Amino acid sequence: HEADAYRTDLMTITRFVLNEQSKYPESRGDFTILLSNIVLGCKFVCSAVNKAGLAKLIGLAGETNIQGEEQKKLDVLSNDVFVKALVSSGRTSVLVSEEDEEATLVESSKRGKYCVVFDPLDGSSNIDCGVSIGTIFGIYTMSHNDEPTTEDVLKPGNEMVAAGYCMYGSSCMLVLSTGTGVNGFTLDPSLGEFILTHPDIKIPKKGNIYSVNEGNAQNWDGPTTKYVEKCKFPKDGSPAKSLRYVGSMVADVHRTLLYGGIFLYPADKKSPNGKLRVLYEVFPMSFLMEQAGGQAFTGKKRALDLVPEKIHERSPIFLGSYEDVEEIKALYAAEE
Ligand code: P6P
Repeated sequence: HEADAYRTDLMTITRFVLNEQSKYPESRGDFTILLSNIVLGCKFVCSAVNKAGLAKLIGLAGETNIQGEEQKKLDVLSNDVFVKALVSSGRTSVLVSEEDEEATLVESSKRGKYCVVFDPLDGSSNIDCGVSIGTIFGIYTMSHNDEPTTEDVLKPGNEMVAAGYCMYGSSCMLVLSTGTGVNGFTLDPSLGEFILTHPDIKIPKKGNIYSVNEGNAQNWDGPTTKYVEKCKFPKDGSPAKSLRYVGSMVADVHRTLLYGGIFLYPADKKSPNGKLRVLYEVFPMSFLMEQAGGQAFTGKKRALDLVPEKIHERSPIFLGSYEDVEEIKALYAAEE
């Protein structure tokens, strides 16, 4: 029976990645081990985020826990879990986290061939009001066996070998690409497994949603202003677009990926490089968008072609449905 087969032939994320990796005869399972540690971190954060509200409600997450220690903030806790899981995996050499000013250079006995850049809990300012938040990550490979340095992650996004995010919302969903398309896995808490629920995600070629913080409109440059104006007052008689803005990148990007449309965090007079970070927000989301048939643009170039000079560098970003991004690219080109 089809239904039974579906229920008993569980395509877990580990099995899915093992299948994918088996295409590379030279692979020794390192990536699969790395990914299983990222998955462990996501399961921990999912559980902690879901308890956070309850803990706050019944006072557990107050200033001190029973040992009288300072109760760590969820984003610090999440960062600790990811760093420890990644270092102990023995498959990484450089880690960059939104939470840490400096990169983590793994000690020689635990070094591996991957570098992971991540935001352990992006949008964490939204936890208290119950808005979806997420973990975002990107993966590079080391190109040498010498001492690792931050140079090993100051590479264009087009050299990433994998990227993904985990969204902690009404369900816990991990969206991943290893360079051959995008797949979505939903956590089944009764099994503690991420199960394939959204195979081969493709973003609609064009959408009718634009996603931007209109509160910054007075500071936008010409092309962004023109584009948003066009979304609201189309000249060609087409219907105006809907505005959807959560203010949590993972939630806004996930909706854009599934429903289509465009997500914008433009430069503005106050922040000429926009707000979002290149390594662990712009690159992973741009990687996923391209893999899903969409595109990602900085206002000047293809986002994945950016070469970061600092690990916490920011960039403006316009990403989403291919044709929607084409329109804003044309407006910036006209400005040149
Ligand atoms: P603004 C959350 O703080 C975040 O880093 C992203 O998740 C989100 O897309 C953006 O900032 C929201 O920024 O300025 O619109 O509040």
